[in-house]
Amino acid sequence: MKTKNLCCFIFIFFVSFLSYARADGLSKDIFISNAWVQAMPSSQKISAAYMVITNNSPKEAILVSASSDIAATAEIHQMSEMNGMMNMAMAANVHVPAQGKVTLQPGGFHIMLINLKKPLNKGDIIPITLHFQDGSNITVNADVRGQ
Ligand SMILES: [Cu+2]
Repeated sequence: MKTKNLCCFIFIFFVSFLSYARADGLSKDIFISNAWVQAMPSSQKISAAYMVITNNSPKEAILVSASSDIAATAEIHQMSEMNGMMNMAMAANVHVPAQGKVTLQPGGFHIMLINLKKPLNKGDIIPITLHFQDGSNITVNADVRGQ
């Protein structure tokens, strides 16, 4: 009887540990650096956020969406050159390779902040939350730069 209880206890402990590990997911192995947002006057209702996403885990990390308190909507976009013209399109996700990194930068991937709730002044700090496919969420403080 005693052994059975102990087994139960170990089992419950193990299950809680697993669910904890799942909730925590990749977030402890993902580092965001150089996060910044383009400054915008109040007349402009959109801006873009850029950053470097480093994945130190042995598994690929997939960024599926983003959100921010300062914008009604945040979308993952990708700029690319098509017939000599820059073209911007929504991207379903951003794959960050295992032990690798992806740079979101002008001319490439970015997070489009749409319907800004306030002007973005140089020096402001903007929280942006990144949502990954495994359920991990990472909030980063981005600096407003430029203009
Ligand atoms: Cu865009």
